[in-house]
Amino acid sequence: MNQQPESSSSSPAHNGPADDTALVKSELDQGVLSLTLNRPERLNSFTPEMHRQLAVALERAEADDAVRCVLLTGAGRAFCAGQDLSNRQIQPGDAPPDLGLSLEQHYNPLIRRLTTLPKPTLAVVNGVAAGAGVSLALACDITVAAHSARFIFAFSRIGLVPDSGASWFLPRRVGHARASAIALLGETLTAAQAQEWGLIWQALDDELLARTSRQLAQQLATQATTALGMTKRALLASASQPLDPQLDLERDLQRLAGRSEDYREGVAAFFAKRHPHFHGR
Ligand code: T3D
Repeated sequence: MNQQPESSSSSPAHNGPADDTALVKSELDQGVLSLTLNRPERLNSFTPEMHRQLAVALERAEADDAVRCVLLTGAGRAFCAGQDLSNRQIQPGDAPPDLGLSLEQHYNPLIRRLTTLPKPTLAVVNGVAAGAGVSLALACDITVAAHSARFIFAFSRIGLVPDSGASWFLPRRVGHARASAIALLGETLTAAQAQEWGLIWQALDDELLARTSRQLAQQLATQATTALGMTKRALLASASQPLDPQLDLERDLQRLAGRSEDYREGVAAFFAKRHPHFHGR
């Protein structure tokens, strides 16, 4: 059952640019902050300004207690086509761009911000995702996609290596054999394949995508936000450490969770045989 977060508000622009020309549209409704990448004519590919707007939106999402879940999607027919390649064409005599700097300044902070955000994130892949657009979708806690969406590991097609976490997420989700072939061949996966191989949570019928993802986001926004944030932390840590320190981490996090208002409410609701009303604290 979905309940309304107490501190929710509905606003067309969450402390951000209110107009439709914003490169990242932002809307807060009942605890769900929807962020829409908004360069549909360029398939929502990333420019430095789009990175900047997304970074600001995510910083605010972290700071604002009214935000209990972040939903990330794309405007138009694409989710995100990765880096905007318009200014990546190198003319004879030009110095090549420093792509390491681009990752350092924009993509790596974005992926770090998403994976460490102490609130749940949901990627709603409404259409094609390519290059770092795939990485972006995989960096969210839950990824759903329309059946018509495609995941294109475009890096090798243009002479690059998987970035923005793609080389980390891919083998962990689909195993080395598939990851290797996908990355080297620059493969395209359908949403159904991505689900079947464990790359994403669910492929959904196109007509159901908006409604089902909204329900998912609202469910997340009514859960015990602090515990969800710590769950993210535990899962992320598990990727890089053995069981023994992981047990210590679980102990530490559970100690904190046990002191939360939401835990008290959860147990009280259990014995009262009612649904819990969490405040995210
Ligand atoms: O550079 C760094 O900072 C390093 C970081 C790199 C990270 C990366 O993401 S590298 C990977 C970059 N992305 C790609 O290589 C994908 C490029 N796009 C495509 O391969 C195709 O557009 C798609 C397979 C995604 C979709 O194909 P399709 O046929 O559905 O659409 P389209 O016709 O190719 O694209 C529509 C328009 O969007 C088109 O413009 P036009 O011809 O109508 O004026 C196309 O040029 C534009 N577009 C699509 N992707 C990009 C783009 N424009 C700039 N940059 C793009 N990435």
